[in-house]
Formats: sequence, structure tokens, C-alpha cells
Amino acid sequence: RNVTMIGVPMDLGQNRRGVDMGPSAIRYAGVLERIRTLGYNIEDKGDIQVKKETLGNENIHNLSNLDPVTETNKSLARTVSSINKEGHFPLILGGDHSIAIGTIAGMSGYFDNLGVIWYDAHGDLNTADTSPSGNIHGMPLAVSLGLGHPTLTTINGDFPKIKPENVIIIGARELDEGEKDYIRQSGMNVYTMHEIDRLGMSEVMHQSINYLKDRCDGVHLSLDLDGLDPHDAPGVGTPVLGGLTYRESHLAMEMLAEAKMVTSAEFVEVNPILDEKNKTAEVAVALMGSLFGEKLK
Ligand code: DIR
Ligand code: MN
Ligand code: MN
Ligand code: MN
Repeated sequence: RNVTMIGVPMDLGQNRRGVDMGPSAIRYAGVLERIRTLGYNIEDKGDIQVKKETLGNENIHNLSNLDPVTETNKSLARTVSSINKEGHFPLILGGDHSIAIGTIAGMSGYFDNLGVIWYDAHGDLNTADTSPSGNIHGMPLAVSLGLGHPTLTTINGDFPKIKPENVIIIGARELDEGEKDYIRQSGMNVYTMHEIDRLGMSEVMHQSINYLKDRCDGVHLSLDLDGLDPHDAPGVGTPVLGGLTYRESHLAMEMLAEAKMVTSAEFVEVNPILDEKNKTAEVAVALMGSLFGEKLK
């Protein structure tokens, strides 16, 4: 029942400044109180130091800000690893999605088959070769699978941190060509908006939970707020119409809480500068409440 929270004020994984204020916005939305009320012993360890030097780190080899993104993820991986070693649940606040590289690298050493639920409008399966943007926040799932630039794939050890068959993407609706190719050849489990419309979120989560339960010894939830529809989560850098609703997302979190299978989580891409008041951070906190079992209280 111990949760340790870490903020990662990173915005160099993409082009829109302001997502580095995500951790502050989420704290301001009352995350500590929300989770403490549920009976957890939650501690806020503050923010990871993020290198901000962008000079000389412009798009080299189609990887923008490679150096500061790498350094931040190295230190995040160390921190996440030590939180997990203590037996605490790591709760990571972003920051852009490039920080999933460090979170997953930090968790992976403790599991033979770490499952990952990637809740996102995007696949984040690009490498420098396929990326249309050069933004590393479009690459963290690929990096965790061992694909892409060695500077990133060797963070916390030169091995793939997860296996494609242990990943489930939920909410995808804007996949780049290279990402679609990878999904086809790897056979990765992807519930696009099409499948979610057809099956309903209840069935999607039922299938996902049963699948991961049989094969994984831990599950990381990586929740990009742009997985939700921009109507419900407007404060994100790359909004895509036709997304998951607030209600569907709560149901997903509630079912994960009931399944008691999630061993770490991150909530990313909250950008208060693009938000309406602090709506998107408030949605993030509400979803964390469900993930930590609000309904069951
Ligand atoms: C796009 C955007 N696929 C890219 N990715 C985003 O730049 O690689 N991921 N926004 O969440
Ligand atoms: Mn302790
Ligand atoms: Mn993402
Ligand atoms: Mn996204």
C-alpha cells in the first residue's frame, strides 16, 4: 500500500513547450489527497532533474534533443528501479511520453515478462528511420522493445526491456506507416478505436486483462492523455479527434483496479498551457483515483 510519486518535467521529446509543467498541474489538481484518501501511504519525492540544454541538440539523425532526453531517462530509470526495489508502487507524472523509456527501463529488470498497456491515440513505435517528426515522444514503445538508436535502447542495460507479445495498445487512431508495418509483422495486440467501438471498452479490458494475467508477472500502465478525446482532455500537444471518452477511460481504470495487476503507472502529456483551466490534469487525477480503487472503497 506504499506509492512513491515522481514528477518528470520533460518537454524536449516533442515540439510544444509547456508539457514540462504537467507534474505541477497534476499536483495542483490534488493527486496526493486523492490517493491518500483511498488508504495508500503515498509519498511525493518531487521532480527528477531534467537537462534543459537544447543548443547543439537540434535534430541530429532525426532524433531531436537526444542528449537531454537520454540523460533524463537514465536518471528516471535509476529512480524507478530503486522505488520498485523498496517494494513501493512507482507513480510517474509527465512530462512528454519520451519518459516512458526510463520508467520501463527501470521496471523491466524485476520481471521476466513485464506487460505494458499503452493507452494512447498513437503507437509510439517510431524509430529515427520511420519517424515523420524526429520527436522522441513518438518512439518510447519502440525503444523499450529494443528498436531504434542504441543510445536510447541501452539505457539501464543493452537488452530489449519488453517483448512485443506482452504489449497491448488501446485507443490508437493515428498510426504512421512504419508503425503499421511493425504492428503487422510483430502481431502486436492493438485495440484501435474501431475495435473499441465494436466490442465496447468492457470487452476490450476483459480480453486485455485475461491475456496479460496468463503471461505477465507485472504490468506497467503508460497512459498518454491524448488517448482520450480532446473534448475530455484538451490540454495535450497532439490531440486527435474521435478518442476514448472520460467514462470509457474510468471503466478501463476500474477494471484494472479490480484485476490488481498493475505494478507501475505513468500519466503523460498533460500540457497546462494548452489546457482549459486545469481540466486535463483533473482528468488525469480522476483516472488515477479509479486506478487505485476508488470504486472499491
Ligand atoms: C507522431 C506523434 N506519431 C510522431 N506521436 C505522438 O511524432 O511520431 N505520440 N504524439 O503520443
Ligand atoms: Mn517503505
Ligand atoms: Mn504517446
Ligand atoms: Mn499520443
